[in-house]
Amino acid sequence: MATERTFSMIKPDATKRNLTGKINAKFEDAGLRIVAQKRLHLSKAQAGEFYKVHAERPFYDELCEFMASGPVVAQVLEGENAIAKNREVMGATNPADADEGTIRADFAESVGENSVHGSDAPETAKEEISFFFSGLEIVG
Ligand code: DAT
Ligand code: MG
Repeated sequence: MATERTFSMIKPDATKRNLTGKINAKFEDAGLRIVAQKRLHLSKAQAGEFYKVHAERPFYDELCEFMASGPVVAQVLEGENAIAKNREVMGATNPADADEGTIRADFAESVGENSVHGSDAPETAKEEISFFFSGLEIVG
């Protein structure tokens, strides 16, 4: 295992319910360090660009509308095995399938409004981090 960085985003359903601190506590309790963080309100076009890998999926339009419906918190998380560890802390995409104590089990409202995004592999982590952050904004 090596120290890794991953991209995380707290989604509008969670920022609207004032859950940023509670979600960050779960990252920190799991040993993930928040080495960059900023609050943004994405346009639908920016959300579409970020999620373009899902452009052909039936829920794409709904997903982009939702991601532009309120503020998000974009983050870089650092730690041992950070990509996999973050996915564990997040829980399954559908909160009905998420393990007890995960962010999605505790906070997500539905499969679409599921409180957090996390990169799924080293290549996507790198791309997603550079979509939102310059090197100077990441302080390990
Ligand atoms: P994850 O966010 O766990 O990586 P994903 O990459 O498969 O999941 O999908 C990206 C987002 O798209 C997901 O967080 C919520 C939305 N989504 C996925 N499947 C969906 C579905 N069946 N209906 C509505 N939204 C969905
Ligand atoms: Mg994904």
